[in-house]
Amino acid sequence: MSPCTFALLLLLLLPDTAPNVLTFPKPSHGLRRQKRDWVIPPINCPENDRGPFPKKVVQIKSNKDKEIKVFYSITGQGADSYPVGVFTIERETGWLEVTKPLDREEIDKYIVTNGQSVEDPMEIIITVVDQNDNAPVFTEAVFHGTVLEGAEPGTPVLQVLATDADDAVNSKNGAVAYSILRQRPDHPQPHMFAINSNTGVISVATAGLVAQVVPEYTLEIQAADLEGYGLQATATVLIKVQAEGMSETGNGSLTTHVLNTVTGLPASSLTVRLAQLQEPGPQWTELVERWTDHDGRCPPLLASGQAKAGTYKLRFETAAYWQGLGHTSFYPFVEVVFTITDPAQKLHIPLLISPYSYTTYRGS
Ligand SMILES: [Ca+2]
Ligand SMILES: [Ca+2]
Repeated sequence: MSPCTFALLLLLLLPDTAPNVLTFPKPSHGLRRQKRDWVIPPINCPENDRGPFPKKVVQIKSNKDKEIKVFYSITGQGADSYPVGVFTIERETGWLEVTKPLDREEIDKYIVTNGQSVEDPMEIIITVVDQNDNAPVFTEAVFHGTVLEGAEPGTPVLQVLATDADDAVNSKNGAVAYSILRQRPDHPQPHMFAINSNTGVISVATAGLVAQVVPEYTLEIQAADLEGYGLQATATVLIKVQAEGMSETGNGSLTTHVLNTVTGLPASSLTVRLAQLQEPGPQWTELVERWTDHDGRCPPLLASGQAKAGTYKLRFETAAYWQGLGHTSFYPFVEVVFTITDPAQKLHIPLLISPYSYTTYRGS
């Protein structure tokens, strides 16, 4: 038999009626045993056990106990040093016993040394097995964040954190997952923000953040252990929506320009009318009439702050324009219907025209 095999410890796992027995191997004469050869599997002991105490944990047994009388003893943390007396060993039988409920969050591992009269000392590691007896705890009752209005979905805003005293390595008892329970107010959408369940990073989920409409959102968030299915804690998140720079106040929120693609020059003196669709029923209400200047532009059709979410129509009087240049036009007019979903966002709608074609797109 090789020395290694010889040095292996035998851990017999027996049914409940006969708890664990830890048997010493016979000593190897002439071979100096290294301490690490005596590594034994950690003994598991659950926390919060209700007893009755003392409770048998494992029986230490020397192979020599049939030949001579063996006496057992333990030293170390939890035995004869602080906290003294958590574990005891029956001197003659070798039964290791626990004398009181354990708290993994206080001490998660005990290392005691078994000494007895005929063998070398041996280290015994007692691992305290976790129970989910701690709910997550947020590091703040109220978290604060700021986001720029008009922020794109995916923009991170802030990170929240909850801790859990339980074991997150060998169990899910300390594995926290985050979620958003409620958003107030719930417009323009009830899910303006999302939270990464693992990291706690809160980011923009939906476009349409407008300081003038909703200057601050309140989120009620949750952290739950067992990866989101266990004990819970809640906290509040306040997110301020910051308006864009005030220097842009003077700029219009809806502008246009018209380009003559035959000449490649701006189309001037072209009549532009803006109308809004009135709900209910398809009825257009004209809001403003403008004329393009030598640059193909006109004053803002809607000034900043004037825009409201809704459906609009820009009507370009193209036939009259071409007639003024001595052309006929296939299109008597061009109507561009569009929706404004974010009143705070500047909108520019250019029109490119020839007598037989037109192009429009959403500009910036
Ligand atoms: Ca927990
Ligand atoms: Ca615990």
